[in-house]
Amino acid sequence: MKLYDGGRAPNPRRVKIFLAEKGLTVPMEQVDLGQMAHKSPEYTAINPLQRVPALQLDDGTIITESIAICRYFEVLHPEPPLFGQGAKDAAIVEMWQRRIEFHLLAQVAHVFRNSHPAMKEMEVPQVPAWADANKPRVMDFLTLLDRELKARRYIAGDRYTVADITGMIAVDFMKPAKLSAPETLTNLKRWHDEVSARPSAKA
Ligand SMILES: N[C@@H](CCC(=O)N[C@@H](CS)C(=O)NCC(=O)O)C(=O)O
Repeated sequence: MKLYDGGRAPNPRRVKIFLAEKGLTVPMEQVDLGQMAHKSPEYTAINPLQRVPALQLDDGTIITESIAICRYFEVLHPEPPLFGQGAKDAAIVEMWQRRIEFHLLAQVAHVFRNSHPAMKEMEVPQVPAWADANKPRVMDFLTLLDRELKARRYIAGDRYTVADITGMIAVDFMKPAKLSAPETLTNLKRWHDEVSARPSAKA
């Protein structure tokens, strides 16, 4: 088994945080995004979409998409449960995980990819107006999340889940996107400080 990793890039990072929470170690191969190694013929044969992470199993199967990779490990190693337990809990975790992917992580990525000079070669064409259009959407969703976090400790309930992992990497990704959360969002800050203090966050 081998995980094709991309250093501090947000999606590979969420898989590494997930593995750390499970106490798992998986052999890794670095794919240097800065050197465009993910566009090489060798890596394109692994993932034709030229994105990281990708997990190669011993039988040669390739799994891409961070959450698909996390789910693979969740089934093999159910403890601690990071996708929820039981019908209702699992649905709530799924709901928040998807809300965060579609309404926060994607928007932060649009800002970063369409405004950062380092992304010129990867995001073609860069559309600065699309970066600008997504900035208020990020702030709107953070405000909603702050309101939700007033009522509970973690994003999907009283337990840390994959929704917190996606949430944390999305908020951390705001830094290179040159976005910052308003100081007034104190519940968001309390949650972010707490999840960032977990040893897995160093991944
Ligand atoms: N939906 C994919 C997204 C993967 C993705 O976009 N990875 C980024 C790094 S965070 C990447 O490989 N970017 C390279 C590029 O855009 O050329 C997932 O969940 O893993």
